[in-house]
Order: sequence, then C-alpha cells, then structure tokens
Amino acid sequence: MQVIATAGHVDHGKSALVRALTGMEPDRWAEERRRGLTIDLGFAWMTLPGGERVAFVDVPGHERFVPNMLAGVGPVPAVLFVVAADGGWMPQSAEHLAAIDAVGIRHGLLAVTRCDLADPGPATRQALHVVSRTSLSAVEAVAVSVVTGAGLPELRDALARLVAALPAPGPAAPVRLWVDRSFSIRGSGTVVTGTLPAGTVTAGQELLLTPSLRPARIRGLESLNEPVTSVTGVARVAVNLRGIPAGFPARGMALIEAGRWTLTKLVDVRLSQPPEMTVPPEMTLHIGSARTQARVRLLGPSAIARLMLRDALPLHVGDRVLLRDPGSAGVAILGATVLDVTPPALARRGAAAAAGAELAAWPDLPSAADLLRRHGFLRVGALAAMGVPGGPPPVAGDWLADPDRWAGLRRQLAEAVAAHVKRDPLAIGMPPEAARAALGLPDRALIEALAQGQVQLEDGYLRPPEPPKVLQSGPSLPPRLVAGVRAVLADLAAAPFMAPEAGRLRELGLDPRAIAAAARAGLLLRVTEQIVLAPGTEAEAARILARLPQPFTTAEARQALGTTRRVAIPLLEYLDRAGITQRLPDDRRRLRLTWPHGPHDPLIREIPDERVRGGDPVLR
Ligand SMILES: Nc1nc2c(ncn2[C@@H]2O[C@H](COP(=O)(O)OP(=O)(O)OP(=O)(O)O)[C@@H](O)[C@H]2O)c(=O)[nH]1
Ligand SMILES: [Mg+2]
Repeated sequence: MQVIATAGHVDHGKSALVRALTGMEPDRWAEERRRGLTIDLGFAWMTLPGGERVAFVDVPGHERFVPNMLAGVGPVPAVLFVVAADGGWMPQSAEHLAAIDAVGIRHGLLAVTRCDLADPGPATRQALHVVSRTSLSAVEAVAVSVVTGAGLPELRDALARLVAALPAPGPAAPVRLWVDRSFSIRGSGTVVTGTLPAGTVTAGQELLLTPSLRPARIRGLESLNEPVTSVTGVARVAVNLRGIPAGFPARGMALIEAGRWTLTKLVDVRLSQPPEMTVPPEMTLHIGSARTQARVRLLGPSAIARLMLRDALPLHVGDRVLLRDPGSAGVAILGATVLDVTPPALARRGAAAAAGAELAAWPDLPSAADLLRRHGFLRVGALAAMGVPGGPPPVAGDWLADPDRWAGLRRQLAEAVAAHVKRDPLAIGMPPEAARAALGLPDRALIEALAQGQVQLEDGYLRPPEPPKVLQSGPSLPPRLVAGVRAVLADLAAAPFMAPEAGRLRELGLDPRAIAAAARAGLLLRVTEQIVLAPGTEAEAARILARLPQPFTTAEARQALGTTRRVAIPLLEYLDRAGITQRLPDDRRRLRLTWPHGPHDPLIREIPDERVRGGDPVLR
C-alpha cells in the first residue's frame, strides 16, 4: 500500500478528484458537504491498474485550515498536487507547495482539474515551472475533468507509475504513528488512526503514546477498513488501544516503540532559509500530525538554530520539520532538518556561535561519528533513540566515545593521577570518583576503562603505573618519611623482632598513614597498625620457627624469635593470615609451607606482601 496526500488551493477540485478515483466520500462531515468545502482530513482508497492499493489523505485548501493540511501531508511520502485549469496558480497553491518543499516530499503528480472549463495548458505550464524548483522537482502532469471523465484513466496509470517508483521503507524501521484521528467504538474502546510511514505494527504489541509515554497495547488493527494482525508502512492504520481511556488521544500525539525515539523539547536544526531572510523568534513547528510552538534562537550567522519547543516530540536526528509563522502577511514557511535531539547547554560565552559553526559543517543526516564528536560520550541506547545507526564499539559497558576525546582523556587521566600522587605522596592513590569528576565524565565505569594500560587501578584506587622507588626520597615519597623508615630499620638491625614502640614511631613521625604508605612502597613490613618490622622479616621468622619442634606454642615461638608477647602474638597471627603458619585448635601452631630453597625463596617474600594489602583495612 501507499499513501498519497492531496494538495492545492481551495475549490480546485481535490475532493471531487478523490471521489472520482475511489468512489468514496472524502468529506466526512455533514458541514463539509453542506458547504462544499473540506475542513478536516478525509480518507479514501482505491486499487490501481497494477493491483497495488493506494490510500488518499484529502486535505483542505482553505487558508484557515492549513494546520489540518499540514497534519495530513506530514507523514506521507507522495502528493497529488491539484491546480484548476480555470483557476491557475493561487496563494494556497504556493503555500501548500512551500509546505511540501519544507517537509521534503520528493514524489508527486500534478493533476490539472476542471479541464472541461478551461484550457489546461497555461495552468499546467505555470505549475510545472514552480514545482520544478522544489523537492518535488520534475513531476508528471495529467489534465482531468470529473464531469466528463477525461484524463481519469491516464491519471490512474500515472498514479501506478508514481507508486511503483516510491521507495519501500524498512519493515523493521522504528514505529512512529502520528495520530490524525481518535474516536471510541462501543465495546472496543479507543481507536486512533494515522499514516504509518515505515516499520511494522502488530496486534498485541505494546507502544507508548507521546508525550505522556503512556503504555498502549494494540488490541486490534485495521487497515482500509479490514481487520489485520500486522501492518507494515507505508499504510493507513486504525489501532484499537488497550490501556488508553476514550477521549485521551488527540491529533499530534504519536504511538512510538519504546527506546527507538528521543522525546525532546530542545533541538538543533538547520533551517532551509536563505540567510538574508529574518527568522521570527516564535514560530509554529509541524511534524507528522503534530504542531507546537517553537522559540527560535539562531546560533551564529549560519542557518543553524536552536528550537525550544512548548511540547515534547518524539524525534530523530535527520527528521524534517516545518516552521510556519501564521502571523506573517505572506507565505512564511521554512523547512528545517533536525541535527541534534539532545543538544548540549550553551553556557559559556561564545558557545552559541561555536555550536553554529560546528553544526554548519554537518550533513543533513549526521553520523554516529558526528554526534560522538559533539557529545564526547553517548550510551548505545541514546544513539539508537536518536535514530542514528552504527557507531564504534563501546569503550566501557554501553558507553560509546569519540575516539579523539578518548585518547585525550587517557592522557589527562595519567596526568591527573600523577599530579594527585605528587600532591599527596602518602595518599593511597586517587579515588576513581575524584578522577571522574576531575575529567568531567558521566560514569565511573569510563574511568576504569581509561585506566587500562595507563594507570594502575588497585584496591579501588588509581596510582601511577610505576611503583615508587624503594628507600629513595623523590617525587614518590617525602624525605621525612624515608628518614623515619631508615631510623626504624636501624633499630631493627640489632633485634629484628623487637618492633619499635608506639612512642618511637610517633617520635619518628610515622603515623598510621605514613606507615601504610611505607608498607605499600615495600619499605616496611606492617604487621598491624602499631607493629612494623623490616621487609622480609616474615621469612626470617619462618626460618626460625621451622627449627622448632612442630607444633609449637606461642611461648616457644616468642622465645625463639627473641621478642615480647606484644610483637609475637600479632606476628604469629600475621603469619597465620599469610598462610605461613597454621593455628591448631589447642592454640599451638605449625608451619604450613616448606621452602625447598631456604628462607630466601621468592615465594616467602611475595606472599606476605600481598597479604599486607589484602588484610589492611585502610586499603580496602
Ligand atoms: N466542471 C467541473 N467542476 C469541478 C471539477 N472538479 C471539481 N469541480 C467542482 O469544483 C468545486 C470544488 O471542488 P472540491 O472538490 O470541493 O474542491 P476542493 O479542492 O476539494 O476544495 P477544498 O477542499 O475546500 O479545498 C465543486 O463544486 C466541484 O463540483 C471538474 O473537473 N469540472
Ligand atoms: Mg476538498
């Protein structure tokens, strides 16, 4: 099926032609028939010579009803443009054509009607000339009379050719069914109708009704008055909805698929206006069957503008919208292409001009790369809801990133972490949340992905990749700390298990933070917050304890190590945690490991070091 809208000046014979082609009455209202004037949209359909069916959306020509005309033309792919042979080109001919051009409809036919009343030649030539300068460009022209029937077979053939040439939209395209009528049927409930431009709707499917995003399940479907279980656009569709009260839906609302559209009140667009024309600050925006007020802010000297909409609309990047100034004397209709449906705030001075310059270079159908360059980061779902296919693989989770921005951020993160550690050498590292805030990133997962290969993320903190140099002051450890550690190690040289008293540690300036930093740097073995020994002392302890009869008591261990209970008990517990000793139910212990290569076996040096980190509450 295809759907074609009529267009043309009032009284030029649009409805009469639809009636003659379809045998159906497009003027649905008694008032319309009484006045011989179309007020609202009418619907009729026929089967073409080739067997294809075509539905017509018949629009009013009167200037008072232009909004209705726009609601009919908005979602259709093609138009039947009507000019009366005896009327010629008229104001609403021009206005309707401007609207068609603004919406970007590229397919159509010219019907020169009432050819029994006047020579169709002049009207045909004039209309073809004007039409050729619009999105319709070259169209076929057919002269017809509904009174004599002249030209009607030729028009049917031309319609068949037009329909055959129309592009077939994707059956899997996102559904956006603009509501053009809504009514309720006793026993069935709420029904809405619309022109489905693409995609498929199926009975049982759940859609969302904009702008409230109220869920609406399809209870039943009809197309051209016949019940169907599924319809693929282009089609006229009547949808019986469950979950929507009668009287709730209205023209301009849309049924959309969840996650496939961006509901937005703010868009950046490219206007199709010649730059010298002054653009009114307030215009009426039309898309599909919807219309709303738009505040227009030009972004710099180019044709780029930011539109602030009164009502949220479901939009895609690349959508064509129509802007109209109903207050203006002449025809004031502009087309605009949506470039961004979630544009960033223009907070900085000069941001508007910069945004205008950036967007001026974009194509009418921006790519994922364009949008990522502007936004830096986008979730996969957000890009899909913009209607933009493709995009690079995610950098973390469902985050997509602009490749240049990402590379820059990797450098920035390395610098930020290095600066953090330099500022506060005793710090465990930079908390990822601090790095996220410093780099202005939307999600912590991005920091974790950025850290890879650049910065170490250990124990939940970011540190520079190089571990600090042992026993050398420098950028990594302050000289005061290194001096304190040297003094402790000197004390321990004579009695390796006589850990310095708390007072001695205080005197040397080794508070718990400093001790933790020194332990991290491998300068001290931190048994508890208060008990520190020289690195590697645990291996020496293991060697000494290995000489005792197994299992051994705490007192035997204390004696063998030549220390006090103050040190022996926490040291034995430390050795338990490190897996070097095992504590038995009777409180005695035995060595768990044997070292074939003696006490300098690298295993011994590595295991405890790891355990210090794992067991340290400060580091968790
Ligand atoms: N003689 C003659 N009259 C025609 C022909 N086509 C339409 N008319 C008459 O022209 C008048 C207007 O026709 P409509 O079909 O209502 O015009 P319209 O374009 O639908 O008008 P609006 O919907 O109000 O914009 C009616 O009186 C028709 O009978 C034709 O081919 N020949
Ligand atoms: Mg009419």
